[in-house]
Amino acid sequence: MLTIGIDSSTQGTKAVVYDVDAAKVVASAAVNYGRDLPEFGSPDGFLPNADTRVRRANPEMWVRGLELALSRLRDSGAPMGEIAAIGGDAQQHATVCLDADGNFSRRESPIWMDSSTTAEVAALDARFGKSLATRTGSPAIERFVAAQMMKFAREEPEAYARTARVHLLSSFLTSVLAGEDAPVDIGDGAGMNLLNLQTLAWDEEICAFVAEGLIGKLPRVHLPGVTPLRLAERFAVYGLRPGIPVAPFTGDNPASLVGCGAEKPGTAVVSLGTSDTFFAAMDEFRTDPDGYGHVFGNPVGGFMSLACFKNGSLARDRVRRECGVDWKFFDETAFSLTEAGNGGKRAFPYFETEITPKHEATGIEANFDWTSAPAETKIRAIVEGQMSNIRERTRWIGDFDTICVTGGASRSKGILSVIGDVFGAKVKTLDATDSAAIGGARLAARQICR
Ligand code: XUL
Repeated sequence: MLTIGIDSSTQGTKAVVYDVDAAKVVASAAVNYGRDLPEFGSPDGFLPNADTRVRRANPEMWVRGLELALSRLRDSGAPMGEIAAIGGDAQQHATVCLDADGNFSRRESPIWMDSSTTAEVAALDARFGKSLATRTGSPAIERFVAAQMMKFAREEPEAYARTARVHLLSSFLTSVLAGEDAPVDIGDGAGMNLLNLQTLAWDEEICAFVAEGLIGKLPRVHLPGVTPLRLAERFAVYGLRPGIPVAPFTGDNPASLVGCGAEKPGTAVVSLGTSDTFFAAMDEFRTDPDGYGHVFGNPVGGFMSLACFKNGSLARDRVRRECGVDWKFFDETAFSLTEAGNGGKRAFPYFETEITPKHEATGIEANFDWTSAPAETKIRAIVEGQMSNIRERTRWIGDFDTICVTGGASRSKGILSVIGDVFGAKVKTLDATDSAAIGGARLAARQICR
């Protein structure tokens, strides 16, 4: 059986054709927003803003990305007519607001990198305190939908009033494919500070506090299982058969959990992408005592933990460019020229306002003279700094025998060896860098009763 998984990530859209029985990707196509859709003026997937806390994108770009990825897949000769089901995922927390006619009621959608809602987070904290985490799986978080909607309703009351539906990017893209209003899946829905994870329904009290009428604007909640969603007629133009099942898209992290085969407890996943994330399946609902980590739904049932580190691959790339070296040097050579522990030299990149732990965007912070140090010392210092921060902030989740590393930077032998040292665990990589798209494709396969 062949299925398609679509990954709508921060910097681009990828579509893979997945052979479910052979467990492998047989065709793929990718779109990079900066290179392929320059008309949206978003080289890194968001609109440049002088205020680095504001991170937004034009939602039309995500629709165009989806369509272009599918046409590239078709043009590459992929067997589109044989696809049995479609699934996918999107960057988490991005919202898409629609009016009653299905038009965008907010031209710019905040994405997960936005941290401009400090005042709203303080209001949520003051009202709900620790109970927000025990109800929704996370303390009040700037990028989550509750804080973002509170700000939207306050700053643009007319546009908020015109909004009939507040979608996550994942449920929005599912709606586009199905040509009808789609539900939010519990994996991504848990990243809103609005879904009560004890009842798996929208929390009426929190929604009422966030903005007037919000609960009526939220999609329904999809619990793991089969949905009646079907591919809309207009996708026949890509060679797909209208009417095949469409699995509700989930968040990129829940999708990667499934794509890595880590949907059952045991293995932890480190995903090295625009953001670095750490996640693992959990049998029981348990929250981070320090308040940085999150609990999301597991799209196949149960829960998953997640910690997100905002200064991931873009930070590594920036250090690489500042050092004037190529990726081979960054990924390998730098680590053969230096030793584990780096003689105590440590550095942390804070190019973006960091969320785990909270830290303003102040640039590199090093315990040695950064400017005069050789490139290899800087590179190991940054990678060890990032990876040991991940280890420290995720101890509450537990110890793991195996860490599955995925995402673009999982190609780096140097980074993999640092992860092995820091976690004292066996490290394996997923062959493909497509774990989220594969997760979407595997969730699609679950829609077919065989
Ligand atoms: C998770 C998070 C990011 C985004 C983009 O909470 O904000 O990992 O999903 O990858």
